[in-house]
Order: sequence, then C-alpha cells, then structure tokens
Amino acid sequence: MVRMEMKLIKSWRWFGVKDAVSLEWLKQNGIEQVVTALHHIPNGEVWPPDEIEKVKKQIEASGLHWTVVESLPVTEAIKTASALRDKHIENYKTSLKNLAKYGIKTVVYNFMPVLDWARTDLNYHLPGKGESMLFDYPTFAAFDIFILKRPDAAKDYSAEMYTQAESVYKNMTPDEAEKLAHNIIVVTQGFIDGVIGSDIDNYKQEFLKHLNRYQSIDDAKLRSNLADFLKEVIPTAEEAGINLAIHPDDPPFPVLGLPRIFGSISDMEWLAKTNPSPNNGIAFCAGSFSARKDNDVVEMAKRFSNRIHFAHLRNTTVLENGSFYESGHLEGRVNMPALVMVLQNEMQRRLKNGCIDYRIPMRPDHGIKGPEDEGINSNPGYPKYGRLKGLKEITALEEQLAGNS
Ligand code: DNO
Repeated sequence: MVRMEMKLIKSWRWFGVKDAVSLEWLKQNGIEQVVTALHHIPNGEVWPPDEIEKVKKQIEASGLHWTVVESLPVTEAIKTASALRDKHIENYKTSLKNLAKYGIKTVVYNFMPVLDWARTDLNYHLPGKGESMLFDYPTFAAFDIFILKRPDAAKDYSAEMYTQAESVYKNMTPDEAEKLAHNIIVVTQGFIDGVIGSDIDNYKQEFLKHLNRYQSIDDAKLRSNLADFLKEVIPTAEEAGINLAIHPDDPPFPVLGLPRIFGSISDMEWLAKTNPSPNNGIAFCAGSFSARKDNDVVEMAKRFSNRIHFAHLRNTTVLENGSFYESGHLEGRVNMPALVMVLQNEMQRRLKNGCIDYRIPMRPDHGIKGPEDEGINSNPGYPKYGRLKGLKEITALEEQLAGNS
C-alpha cells in the first residue's frame, strides 16, 4: 500500500442535503473530504457564519471533513467591473473570513463570463461504456447562430463550420433545438449557482442580455478585472489562511464571442506573474485543460505544481474539428499516470519543506453514467457510480505508481 501520507486526499463534490448521495455512503466508500458550497445563498451575498456552521456540522456528523469550497461565485458585476463590483468584493472578503473561522482552507472560483461550462449533449452514448457528455462544435455553432441568433455570431466561425452548423440545424426538430438551448443555458448552469438559474422562463433573451454586457470587454479588459479582483481579495485570503483556486475555462477556448482568459499555460504564467502570492492558486481541472489540443496538461501541472491547491481528475478525447467528449477518467488526452506522479512529487516536495497541509485534495471529476446509475437522480456530469468508478481507478493508479499495488 502507498503510505497514506503520500496519497491525494479523496474528496467528493456534494450538493447538500438534497443530493441523492448520502454523507454516510461517502464515508463508507473511503471519502475523506466533502467539497461543497452554500448553494442557497444568492451570488454576491455574504455567506453567514451560522449557515457555514450548519453545513460543517452536518458533514462532520458523518465523520467527514470540509476544507474545500467549490465554488464561492465571483459575480458578473466583478467580472464586468460594473456598479455592484465593490460591494460584491467586500462581501467576498467577508465570506472568506467567515469560512476561515470554520476550517476552510481552499476556495474555488472561476472567471468565465456568463457560462460556467458548456456541452451540447448531456447524454452522449459511448459504445460499450455508458452515457457521457459531448461538446460538438458544429452543434454549438448551430445553437449560437440559428437558435440563439446572437447578433453577428456567424462572423466567429469559419465558412466550413458555418455550413456544418447550418446542416445540423436543418436536421433538428424545433423540440430538439429548444432542448439544446435549454441544456446549454439552463440545465448545466442552474445547479452550480450559474448566472441563469433553473427558474427563468425567457432564458434565451436573458442570456443574450448577459452576453451583451461583454460587448466592450475584450481579453485584456477581463484580465485587468481579474487582476483587480485578486489585488483586493488575496491579502484577505493570506490573512485568513485560505488558498484561492481558479478553475480553468471549460471549454478552454473562446465561445459566443466572449473574452476567455484561463485555458492555457500562458494564462497560468500571467496569473502567477500578476499576483505572485502562493495563496493565488489553481484548481487544476485536467479535463477542462485537456479539451484544447495545444495544451500539454502534464507539462502545465509540472510548471505550476506549487500553485495547485485542488485537483479535478478526468479526461477528454478531442476530435479533428475541435469537438470533444469526456472519455472516462483514465482514457483520453491526459496521461493520467504522469499527472498523478506530478501531484505525488509535489506533495513530497511540500512535505520536505515542512508544510503541514501538504496532501492535495482531489476529486474524481464527472463520470460516465453506467447501468448502475439508472434511476438515481444526479446533476449533469455527476453520476454516483460513474464517479466512484473514477475514484477507484485513480486510487489504483496511485498504488501502482508507488510500485506497491
Ligand atoms: C462543472 C464544474 C464547474 C466548476 C466551476 C468552478 O462540472 O467543473 O461548475 O465547479 O466552474 O468555479
């Protein structure tokens, strides 16, 4: 067996008491830490101490711990530097201080405009495996140009992609077109405190309004808004002993004409240079980074391993036209053994340097929905047994890498 102290901390994203997966079941399956958020607090508001305490107590009653928050949302006002920005930043700092009092060590956030993540098919059939998720480029373009009808969207695609999108759209029934829009705008966003909640009727119009706010915000401007945010919150995080961890853009390339700033190794370089504090870190989502062909995911982890405060382990297969699907935890573009080794080496380094919290929390990210997941209610991407399978595969890998399986 690998000595416990050199293992990644087994963690699991749990969506609160309504989650079909119980804390008891997680404990029985070897989970050490629960990753969660106060999903009922509206974005931008302070997370009050008593609400934090309530969740902490629930988790600890099952013998588990809570040290990672995913996510404390950064509001659109902060991302666009608009009217409520300063108030939301103050609230963010207060929430960080409140979380620190209850033992939270890592807080995940992202700086993606409007959409938290995007897929075109949430029930993509992987022959012989089960249901996964797909981002099909022509289908996404069809959504953008013909269903959402974003002004000038066509300009953002090559002539070839436009033609493919047109043909995808022509072959869709009106119900299929609506379902696609609903999946992209609502189903994948509502459950993770996205900008568009699950209760909005005129979601396409609302979504267009949100996109429109980025008309005058390019990559440079969004980057400067992120730099301002970090300048404000990092000192508070340092004082509170909290590591902030930015989640990469998913997918890590431009969508819907929006600025996109955290998907590549040069973006990581920028982050580290802009605010060198060690508390300014990364939620290393291997799957998100892997969806871009020019990303060498293992190299990215190696270069910035000292900033990895949390690891999301999953994998994708990328197709010729830039489409990608989630291909299980070990199969795909990411050389998972090499990545796990980078993380193990980093833990060793931290231990040698006398760091107390040197074990990196890891969660099996997403998972393929197999027959045993039938009938179990889960959020898109988060099947109970699909994730457990991923966790077991990663655990086995950790043992093999130590040469002691
Ligand atoms: C989707 C997740 C994202 C992620 C947030 C982090 O499955 O990877 O919702 O948690 O973007 O802020």
